[in-house]
Amino acid sequence: MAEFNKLAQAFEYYFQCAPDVMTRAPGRVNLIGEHTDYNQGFVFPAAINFGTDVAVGRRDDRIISAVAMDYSGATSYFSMDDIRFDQAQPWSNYVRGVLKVLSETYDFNGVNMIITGNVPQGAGLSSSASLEIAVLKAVASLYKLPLSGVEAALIGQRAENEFVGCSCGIMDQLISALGKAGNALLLDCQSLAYEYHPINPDYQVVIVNSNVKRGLVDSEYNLRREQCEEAASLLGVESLRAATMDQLYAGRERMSDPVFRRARHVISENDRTLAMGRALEESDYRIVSQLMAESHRSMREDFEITIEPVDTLVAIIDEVIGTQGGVRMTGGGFGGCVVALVPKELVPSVENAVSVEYHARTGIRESLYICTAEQGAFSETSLDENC
Ligand code: GAF
Repeated sequence: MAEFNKLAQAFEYYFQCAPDVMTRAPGRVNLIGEHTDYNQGFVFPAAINFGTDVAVGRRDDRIISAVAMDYSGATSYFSMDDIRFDQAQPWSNYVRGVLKVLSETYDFNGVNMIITGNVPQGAGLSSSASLEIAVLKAVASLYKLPLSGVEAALIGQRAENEFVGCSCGIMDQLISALGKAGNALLLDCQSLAYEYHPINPDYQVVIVNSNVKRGLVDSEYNLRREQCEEAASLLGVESLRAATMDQLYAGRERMSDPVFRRARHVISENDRTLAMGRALEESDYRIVSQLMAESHRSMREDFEITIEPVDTLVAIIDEVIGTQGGVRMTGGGFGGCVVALVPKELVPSVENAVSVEYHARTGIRESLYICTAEQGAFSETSLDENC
């Protein structure tokens, strides 16, 4: 378990024996296709080199004892037979939620668990989905449950929707479970069919965090989803996936202006996401550049989920890369990060421009991450009898 040495030592410190399983699940960056997943549309994420690590060991008393190393060893201790929401330790609700949903389908016993991670929180890079998938994958490996990646993603999404209270779609959990090194994944959120697209090695995925924190549950995320559902219902379709731009314009009178614009974003974003697949396939970065710019404009003007510092970051990067690469906000919005596909030779110029200009224009200091596309969740299982 070379990768996980430190994690194993920490587990032994807390539980006085070696872990049975250690798991890592990545966060994600979404290249394009924002707020389309819960509208049954298309998304284009990649798993990234930031993630959550979980080490677990069996216990036979139906107790879950979960230690958050990044919260000074805070411990959440609860019975599997009475899993409730914990106001005092919000991080633990992701653990509680996924185990509650998992236990509806699968039999398993108690778990000792330690958790640590390096996905920036509140940055739109899916720290919570990576925690959910790491816990699910670790417990499934521990108890040899035949849990597929798609099933884990659906359980994570249900835990968020029903236990945590965020009406998120399937994207974040699915890419954390099914990411492939060097690739982004084009996902049809209706059929859950997906295909991998290699990221051109001449381009670098650069993520810049505006360092304005976002909160999905507290933000207007759920309102956006309600507005999309309202638009679909007014158009007489099951979801916006089934609506065309012509139908939307024909039905414009029947809806408020914000609801119309939310739907216009989603319908146009689905087209852009499919077009992005074709453009990347053909390495046509002039088109990639246009699609990402148009996606950002649509999020800013129609979906109204960007904020000024994020728009500023996009403008700064765009001034450097022009049509040679693409840049847009990524994730749920209201703060967080931008993602850029940058020709490798321009990366130093982007780093320089961002570090000089962002603070000068906004008074805020950014964080910049050079990213690689990574494999989805994986586990290492000890062959020894441990506790
Ligand atoms: C968040 C949600 F969790 C995703 O399901 C998705 O809707 C995304 O925002 C916006 O594209 O990350």
